[in-house]
Amino acid sequence: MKKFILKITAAGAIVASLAYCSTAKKITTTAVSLKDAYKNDFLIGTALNTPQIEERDPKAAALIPVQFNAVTPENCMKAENIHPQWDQYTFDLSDKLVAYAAKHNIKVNGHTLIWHSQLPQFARRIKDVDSFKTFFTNHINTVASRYKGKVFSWDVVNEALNEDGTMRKSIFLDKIGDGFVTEAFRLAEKASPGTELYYNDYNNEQPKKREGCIALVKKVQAAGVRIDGVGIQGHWHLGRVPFKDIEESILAYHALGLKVMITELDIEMLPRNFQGADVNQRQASNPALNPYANGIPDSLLQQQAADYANLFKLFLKHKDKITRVTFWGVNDGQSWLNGWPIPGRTNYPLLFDRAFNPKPAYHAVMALKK
Ligand code: 9MR
Repeated sequence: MKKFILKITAAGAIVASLAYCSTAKKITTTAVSLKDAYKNDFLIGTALNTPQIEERDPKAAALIPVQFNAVTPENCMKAENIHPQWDQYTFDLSDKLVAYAAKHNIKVNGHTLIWHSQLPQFARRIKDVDSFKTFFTNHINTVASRYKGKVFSWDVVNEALNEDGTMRKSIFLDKIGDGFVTEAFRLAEKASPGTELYYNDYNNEQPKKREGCIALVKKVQAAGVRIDGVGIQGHWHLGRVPFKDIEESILAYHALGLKVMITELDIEMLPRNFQGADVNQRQASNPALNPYANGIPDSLLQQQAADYANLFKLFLKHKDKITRVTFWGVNDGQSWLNGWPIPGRTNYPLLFDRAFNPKPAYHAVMALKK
């Protein structure tokens, strides 16, 4: 008789043990993890928040280097944090992130140089076009050159498109015009040559937004400016993962000569009345919209496991085009989806539960590699 045991060791490794009861002999087989299971396919990443970067939570500190070989800072490299005043930069936390990643042999994806959201107040208040262009140039030069050779890649521009594929009416579009995307890539390349440069967005697997994204990339390429990849964020919903659109997008972006990444993956378990990840959209609080505050039925976790398994099957089918799959957070308790679009909810979007135990979705993703 044999029994299969899974446990997390102090080092954070999930150890599969085959205990042969008949012989009373316990054989510990392979120490398996996401990054090891997928090491010949693509990088497996996670977003890191401040306590995780500072290794303040022992369980997270043990688990992250075992499971992941890529990290994206969830917030610390965004302009409002790293560049709070015209002539002031706050590099402490981002420097720590880079040191943490180097220590554990983890690749860093810088996130993000140019984004309309989480901009510092002073930048929003700039009226004069030339001053705004100076802010734009200084920001990219200073931040990208500081991490030259230290980050593997940058999300150079984030979320520049509307759902219909047109350019979003942002302060960048307003002050610089739609050439701001090309200009951002040109400046990033100059400040940090050798770093991979990406465009990142949510819902850019949807046909209209995908067309806009393709047009944007072609414009950068036509200007002779380097762009290496497109990130599809991957904020999807239980039972509604758009597999066909995702596959068509992987093919379409690859056909442009680009690497494709899934950059902010989560599968949301709670209801809401719109799709996407526009942080300016909110929904009113209502107890009916927080149904699993005291626990979630196993049937839903099984359904989530099936969604994740089907996604990873698709990613494996296109592993020659996909270079990284990054989850937007380490465990369910740390996900942004507990606070958005409705504050104070209990969501379950990731592969590890609140106690860092692997969920059915983790096992389903790992089972594909057995
Ligand atoms: O996860 C991030 C959350 O902690 C921040 O409050 C939020 C603020 O804008 O940004 C979240 O991350 C976003 C990412 O940077 C870009 N794509 C959408 C993500 C979820 O909103």
